[in-house]
Amino acid sequence: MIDLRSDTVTKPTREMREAAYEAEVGDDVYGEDPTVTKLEEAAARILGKESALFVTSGTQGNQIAVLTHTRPGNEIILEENSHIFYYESGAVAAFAGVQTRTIPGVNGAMDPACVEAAMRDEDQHFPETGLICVENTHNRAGGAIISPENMHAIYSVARRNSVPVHVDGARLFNAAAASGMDIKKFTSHCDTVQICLSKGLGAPVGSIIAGDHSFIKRARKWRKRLGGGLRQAGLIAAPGLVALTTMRDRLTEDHDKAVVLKEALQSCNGIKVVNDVDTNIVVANVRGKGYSSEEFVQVLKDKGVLIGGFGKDTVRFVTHYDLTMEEIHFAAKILKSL
Ligand code: TLP
Repeated sequence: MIDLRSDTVTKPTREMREAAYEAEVGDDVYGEDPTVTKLEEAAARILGKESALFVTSGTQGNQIAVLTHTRPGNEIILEENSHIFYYESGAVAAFAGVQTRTIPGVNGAMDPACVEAAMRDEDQHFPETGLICVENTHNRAGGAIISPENMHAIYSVARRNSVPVHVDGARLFNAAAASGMDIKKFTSHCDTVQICLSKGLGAPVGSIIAGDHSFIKRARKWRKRLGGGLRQAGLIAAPGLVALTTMRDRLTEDHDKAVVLKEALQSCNGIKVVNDVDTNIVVANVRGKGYSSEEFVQVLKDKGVLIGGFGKDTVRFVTHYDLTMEEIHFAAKILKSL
């Protein structure tokens, strides 16, 4: 099977498995796991933040960030198709007790003027605006890169209004690799950031949240409250460290693979690629082929290619480390034969 459902499906490399086997460990709730500490220090340095915290997943990292930044009854501003709003099972309402104010983006990017307009004035009728979330790259916008300029403008609005900014950077390293910019060009325009080790970077588990010392201290407590304080976590932090330190630059290979798929899809009558394909995600509308997305997913599955439904008429292809360019060409051939 050629698995293009997500970059989450990658299996740990040999080096990651060996790192797990060799990892020096301790009880991380006591702060005694040297491998976790090493990962957190490396992540903070790379992301340009004072401190970092290892968490089990992107969702947990985002939720801890929302819980740490806000109080129940706050309102948070986020893009209407953002993962935190669309794909986290209503967790911000269930756990943080905040209400969401969504803003439609263009290719995932919110207009800073719309963000400013959504800020709440001081009034006893209104919730307080507690947080602004930006997603980069933006998953449902097809892995779209949010420019540092847009992030800067939103961060300026936020600072003028004394509201913090959190970035869901599950795939922020894809944005950095594709644009040839250091990741700090993006992370300098936010207070906190979450990055996933287990997507394009290929680690089996884990994410990082990063911010200043005081934020991470409070986030650590939320992680514990949520049952995310792990003991000999070095076993899973070690592959994460391999991912973080050795897998960033190769992400452009995944972007090249996505272009091959995009071109194959563009040559198919009745299929329309609907995103710009900035990074490793291709989204296509298949209605013109006479299929619903569900049917199209099944047709490809029968031919040995796994993809994901992304709406009634749209499907998503995500490229990653575990697929060779030959396999991508094979998938492209199947697409062209439809
Ligand atoms: N996204 C997954 C699914 O949940 C949709 C995927 O296959 O793309 N932020 C963003 C932008 C994400 O795309 C994801 C995962 C997460 C957060 C959550 O990460 P995990 O799965 O580690 O909780």
